Amino acid sequence: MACKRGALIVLEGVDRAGKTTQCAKLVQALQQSGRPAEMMRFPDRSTTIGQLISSYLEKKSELEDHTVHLLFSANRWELVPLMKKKLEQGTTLVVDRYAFSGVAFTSAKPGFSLDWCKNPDVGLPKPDLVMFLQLSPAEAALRGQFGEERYETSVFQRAVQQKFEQLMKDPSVNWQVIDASQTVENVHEDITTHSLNAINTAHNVPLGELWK
Ligand code: 2DT
Repeated sequence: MACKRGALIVLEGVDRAGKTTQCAKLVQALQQSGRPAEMMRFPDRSTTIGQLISSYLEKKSELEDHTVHLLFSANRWELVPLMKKKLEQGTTLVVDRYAFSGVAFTSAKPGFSLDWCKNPDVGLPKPDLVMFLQLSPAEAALRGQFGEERYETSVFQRAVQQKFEQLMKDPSVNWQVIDASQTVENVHEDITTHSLNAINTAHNVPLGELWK
């Protein structure tokens, strides 16, 4: 019998919502229950394209806005063959940010439409589940200061949140909103429940194409 494919699970959310912590906890829980799982994150700063992006985010270099948007997308496409291989082998991928961050962040800049921003990512492997870790700006502020990287200001983050809200209206994507103001353990429990459902469903349906 052919092996059952893994699920593609994405965590999105505003700054300090706990995405990275929750991705790591989910991967650990899945592995401990005997389900092969691996974590990925975008941008993947380890590739040549990822290094250009990283230097831009650290404000060590300037890049034109359209250009950097396309680099973020290219950084996802360059990982697609590996992602598909792992999913086919039965490994569930838990991904910290994906095309939704790509669209939300660029379209929060003046002069960028949602449609233009989505285009380069059309046809990427479609996540079986996208969880949005919801946290109000006031609650995020209680978790500490913004970092030093580009985009880490409250004005820009509010614009990004609005763009995520627009993207979440799209019923072709399996969005689940998670209340990230709960304890780490309770957030983890919610995320695990949704993920196990997605993994079971993914066994019976082929991997889709995003926004197509
Ligand atoms: P972290 O490495 O701390 O998650 O920050 N971003 C991300 C984009 O502008 N476009 C994208 O396609 C992606 C994946 C979000 C990465 C920063 O880069 C932004 C925050």
